[in-house]
Amino acid sequence: MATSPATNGNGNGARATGPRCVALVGPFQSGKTTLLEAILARTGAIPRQGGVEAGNTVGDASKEARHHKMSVELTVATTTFMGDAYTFLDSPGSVEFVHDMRAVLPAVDAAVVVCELDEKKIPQLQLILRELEDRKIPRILFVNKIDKGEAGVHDVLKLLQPASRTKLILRQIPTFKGDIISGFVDLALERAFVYKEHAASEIVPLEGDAADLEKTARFSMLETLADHDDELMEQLLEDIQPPRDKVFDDLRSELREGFVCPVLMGTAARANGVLRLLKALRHESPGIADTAKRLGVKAGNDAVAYVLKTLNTAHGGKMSVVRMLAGQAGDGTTFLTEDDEAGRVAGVFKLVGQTTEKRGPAALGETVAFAKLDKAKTGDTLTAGKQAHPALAKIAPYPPVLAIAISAKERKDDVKLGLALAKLVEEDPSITIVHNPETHEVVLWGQGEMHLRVATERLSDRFGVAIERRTPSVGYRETIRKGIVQRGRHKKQSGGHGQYGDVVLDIKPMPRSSGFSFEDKITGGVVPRNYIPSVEEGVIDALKHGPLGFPVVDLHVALVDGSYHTVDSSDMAFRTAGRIGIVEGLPQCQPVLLEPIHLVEIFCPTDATAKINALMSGRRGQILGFDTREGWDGWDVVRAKMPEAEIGDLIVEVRSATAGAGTFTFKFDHMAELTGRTADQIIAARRAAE
Ligand SMILES: Nc1nc2c(ncn2[C@@H]2O[C@H](COP(=O)(O)OP(=O)(O)OP(=O)(O)O)[C@@H](O)[C@H]2O)c(=O)[nH]1
Ligand SMILES: [Mg+2]
Repeated sequence: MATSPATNGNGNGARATGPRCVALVGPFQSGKTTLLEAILARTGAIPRQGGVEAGNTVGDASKEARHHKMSVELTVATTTFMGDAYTFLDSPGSVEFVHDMRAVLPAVDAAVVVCELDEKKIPQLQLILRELEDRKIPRILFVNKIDKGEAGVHDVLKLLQPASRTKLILRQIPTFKGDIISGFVDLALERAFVYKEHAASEIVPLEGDAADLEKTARFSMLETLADHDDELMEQLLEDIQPPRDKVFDDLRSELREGFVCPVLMGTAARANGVLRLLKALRHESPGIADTAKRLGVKAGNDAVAYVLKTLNTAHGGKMSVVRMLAGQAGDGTTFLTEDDEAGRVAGVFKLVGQTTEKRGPAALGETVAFAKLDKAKTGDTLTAGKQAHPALAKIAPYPPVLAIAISAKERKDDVKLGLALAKLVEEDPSITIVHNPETHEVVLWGQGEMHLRVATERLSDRFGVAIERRTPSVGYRETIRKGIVQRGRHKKQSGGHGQYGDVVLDIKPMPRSSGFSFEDKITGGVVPRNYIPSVEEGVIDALKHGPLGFPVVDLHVALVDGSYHTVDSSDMAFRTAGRIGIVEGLPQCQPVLLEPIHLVEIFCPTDATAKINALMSGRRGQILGFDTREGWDGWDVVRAKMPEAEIGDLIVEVRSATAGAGTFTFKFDHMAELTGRTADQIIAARRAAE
């Protein structure tokens, strides 16, 4: 079966052509941004390869990324390789910025998973591979940093296979000069190469030990391929050498079908192994036809595009980075989202990191930035037709796990802060903003410490609002343990009109979560009916701030008696009387602090479960039990009830106990009485803050 190169990527037998879109993903710091740089240099998009340490890469060009020497958002870069356009989406590896990776996945033809031969990074790799497996994204593993000479290089699959549910196939084996890796053998081509720094590898004769190792490794590659190809299986059993084209056809079709995940290797920092990777993408990865089919793009004449990222550029404009999934679109095209108008395109741009270049209309398969689609959001499916296209993918961000309270450093920036926050969330929907009406706090919820730090840096660097940050308040309440009947009298005689209100309140504790109720038990009109609502208002007002400093809940107040004055009584006076009754009564009712307790579920690799249990107990958690995580080999879920105050920075410790892979969810469960030293400290802190 010879391949014919000139098809549109429909058939599995033929190489896809046309523009590609490829995500670079992988665990934290594995070398994705460096690999992008190598690819751009190798394909001539940039004159020479920069480095992350030197701070001169195309990716990570924002001030925040350079400062922290890590990717904190997506970098989009389009280049040309052997006549086809390739857009690479360099995604941050940190779990805190994972939403930028997850949101682009629907748009890509394939992902290159950049990883290291480091056992500690296997759980993170597993998380990423699961996401790709679940979304049926064809993927190639690129084992990077092989210049570090890690022991695992002799048995790459043994180390990496546990992270992948899809069978891995080794496509290359390293060759050595002394202890140092000097090149590789390509098992499909059966050719040996030596690496050249920042240049194409050079073919060398395949001989000696390398030739023997090649035979064994190639056989095991073919065996794996034969699991899905009976003809190949027969050839192997009968010791017939399969034709090279057949091997390539199988590699291509089994990658696209999701039967296998090929493993290549190299050193991004020296551009070693990069050309082979590009060739694998060119010959084996699917193209737009398969991707449109995978997503279920409806056939028709209308342009369809998926928004994979939203940017607010320095010169003030909004840009929607899209992949064209059907038709073409350019300046002036009006788009609909699934449920609204998206706007009209005013400028089409090619992106190479932060460099934008104005260009003509975008053709099928291309990844470009459209300017001024005011209402388009990341994740939207756009269509230029009259009828909206159903959403092709909706990727909800993970629930946030860490919060800070923020405010503008200067009062005059309050409005600016509001606008900046809206832009921040538009670019990064994994940030949530909550206004706490009780404390008047603006609370920024995010995915971790670094995520929130970068968010605040962006507010000042990009949007020009300096802010202050604080630990957000915990939702403490207080209640009473015993009841009392208390008089509240307000009497003032200061010339002219006086003020007179007099009430008797029967205050009683109520069971947890009954809130507050008020009852009118007046007989004989001792408090005229029209003043009673004012008494209730006064009571409610006083309950906002109990004797311990917190809102008071779970009590019943009955108005049982009182008196009035025909001239001096007023709504105001009865309101004050109601308030006085509470303020004077509650301290005698044994007030007690209530703290919110949440139900927490922690997901962690099994080898970290004991550590997590200890961590939870150490934070006043009540462990309810642990289980294996359903559908997740080698993972557990630990359940516990835990005070809100202890959840505050829990994620920081969970991550450190699980090499970054652990996570948790929480939801409010109940309010619990809190006494003793901890309670005293909370009350004292509250007093000090007032
Ligand atoms: N020895 C060696 N170091 C490398 C190689 N590639 C990258 N590095 C180094 O690894 C570190 C991380 O590289 P990046 O390219 O920023 O990795 P990344 O995967 O983009 O990181 P995040 O996006 O933050 O997850 C940097 O210090 C690089 O210089 C390589 O091939 N060999
Ligand atoms: Mg990076």
